[in-house]
Amino acid sequence: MDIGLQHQSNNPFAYPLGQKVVRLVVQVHRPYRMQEIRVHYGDKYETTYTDVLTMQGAGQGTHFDYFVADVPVPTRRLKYAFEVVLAENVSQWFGEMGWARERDEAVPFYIPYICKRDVFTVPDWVDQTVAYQIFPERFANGNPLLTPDGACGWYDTPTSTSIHGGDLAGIRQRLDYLHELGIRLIYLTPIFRAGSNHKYDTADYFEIDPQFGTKDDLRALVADAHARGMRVVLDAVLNHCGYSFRPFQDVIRNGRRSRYWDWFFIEGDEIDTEAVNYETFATKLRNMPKLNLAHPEVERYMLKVAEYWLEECDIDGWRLDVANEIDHVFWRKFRETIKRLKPDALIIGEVWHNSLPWLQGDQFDGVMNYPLRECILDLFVRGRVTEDEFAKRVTDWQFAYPAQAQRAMLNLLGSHDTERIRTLAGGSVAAVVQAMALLMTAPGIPMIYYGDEIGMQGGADPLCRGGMVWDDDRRDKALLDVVKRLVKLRLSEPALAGGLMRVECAEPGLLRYVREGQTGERVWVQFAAIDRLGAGIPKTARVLFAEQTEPYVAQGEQALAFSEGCAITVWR
Ligand code: ARE
Repeated sequence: MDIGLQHQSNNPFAYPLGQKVVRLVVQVHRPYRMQEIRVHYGDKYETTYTDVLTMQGAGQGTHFDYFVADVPVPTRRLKYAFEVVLAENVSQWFGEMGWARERDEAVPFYIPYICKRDVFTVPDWVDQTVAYQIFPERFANGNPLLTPDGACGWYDTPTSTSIHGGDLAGIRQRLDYLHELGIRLIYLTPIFRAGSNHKYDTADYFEIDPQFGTKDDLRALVADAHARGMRVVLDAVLNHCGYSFRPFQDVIRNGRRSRYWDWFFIEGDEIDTEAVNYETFATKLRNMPKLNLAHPEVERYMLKVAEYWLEECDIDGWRLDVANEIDHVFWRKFRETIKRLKPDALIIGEVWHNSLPWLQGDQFDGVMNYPLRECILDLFVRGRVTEDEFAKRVTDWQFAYPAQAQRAMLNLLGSHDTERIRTLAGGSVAAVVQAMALLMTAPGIPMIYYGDEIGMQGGADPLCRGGMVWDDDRRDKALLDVVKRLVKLRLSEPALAGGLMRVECAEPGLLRYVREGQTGERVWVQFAAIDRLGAGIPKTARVLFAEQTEPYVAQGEQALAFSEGCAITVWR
């Protein structure tokens, strides 16, 4: 029994894809010797297994190979065991209690009953979507009357307190630009009344910040977006509020007598805003008191907030700030509330690491996919991994969550919290193109951070939040053109929607993977160093996208994996 096989009858190894089909995933530790793995299965009340399926190899991770089978479960009740075929007529059996020599000695795994409500569903539209993230203070100034006195110049270097004058009217005026780019989902960082320029310190959850406009402005923005086939998702900052939030001010004024005292986590009998003896976002951030969402009133209040904007302005979902520091009980209620009102609303959590606990179908649809960003940067920008290491990491992440969540991942190269991709790449547009090509051809929702498509630069927060460049002569039109073509490709090829990314070749200077759509269509994506140009592309291939990035001279510490330039080809 020298095979290291991993499987459990729960996420992310076994889960229903629908009420009558279960996906099974098996990990096998390398090196190993075997011919194939078969799943023997049947209704759990049958005395024996009634059917058998051979599992398909689905890729190599860092330590394991993955095998997948989608098992039909007409009765919704399943029992199964694995037969590992070592050689002709030599098999071992693997069940819930481990290895067995004979089939009947293997204790089966069970999926007792697939209850409808337990099946993880994400909105169908996620498969045909490219998203765009906007930091409203910096995208466009559509109504100068709203711009406060003391605002700086639009293109001034942003600081942690600078006001540049962006607003909702500005976004609305630029919808045609986004539409032409192919955008179908807009994510706005916070827009409710708050003290800072980023608005993560909410003062009033039921009002739009006057710098940005009014509820009517939001309604008009959403309606105009909808008319162009675009959806709008807002940022829900529920983990903490701002200093001026009325209940917090009430606590400051009335101390323990305040009816809101228990809305917060305050140490001792008096509140001390100098010493910050209350919990906050991060460490002792006076302006961001942490909210006690387990308090029934706070819970009700925040669920009301979530409902309110769906009902009032017809938004299409929420991105959840600091999602991993709020309890699961709250998130389950949140999902129920949102999906009851708008079943195809999208719920994206902000979690930077493994997010499996939130991606079981009862909380979020997907998360901001920072791990994928790390993989992409390490390959194309930092030159820290080989193509092979990249392929293995990406494969491991693909099997870290149920397939449904993979479809709803918000994939990104950067955000308002990170350095911009082009800056990280030492200014190299070639690296940005390579990263964008990968982003647009990976499973999940690709998201462009405003301005990355025209080559904007910017270091860590606050530098990554510069005023969107609208002056024609300061925009990289060649890059914009490539990004547009990539977005178009992403939206027009069914093979790029849903499904897996299966690496076929990962060696120095060559990375090739195949994407398979839900109905069997296939598209190949290849990144090849210039001296490998043409490798692996069949003569009969119908080329859908071809781009050659400029040779790039490595600067100092920074080296690109494809430092000699890269030929990106996508074909059918
Ligand atoms: C301000 C300054 C920063 C300074 C910070 C702390 O601008 O330069 O470092 O204060 O003193 C918002 C604003 C920020 C502001 C912050 C505090 O946008 O500009 O920063 O408020 O006032 C972790 C959290 C994650 C969080 C990031 C920033 O897990 O939830 O840190 N992201 C959200 C939003 C932010 C927002 C807040 C939370 C607060 O997207 O924009 O900040 O509402 C690792 C860790 C992650 C960590 C990540 C980044 O990977 O695993 O947990 O994320 O690094 O640090």
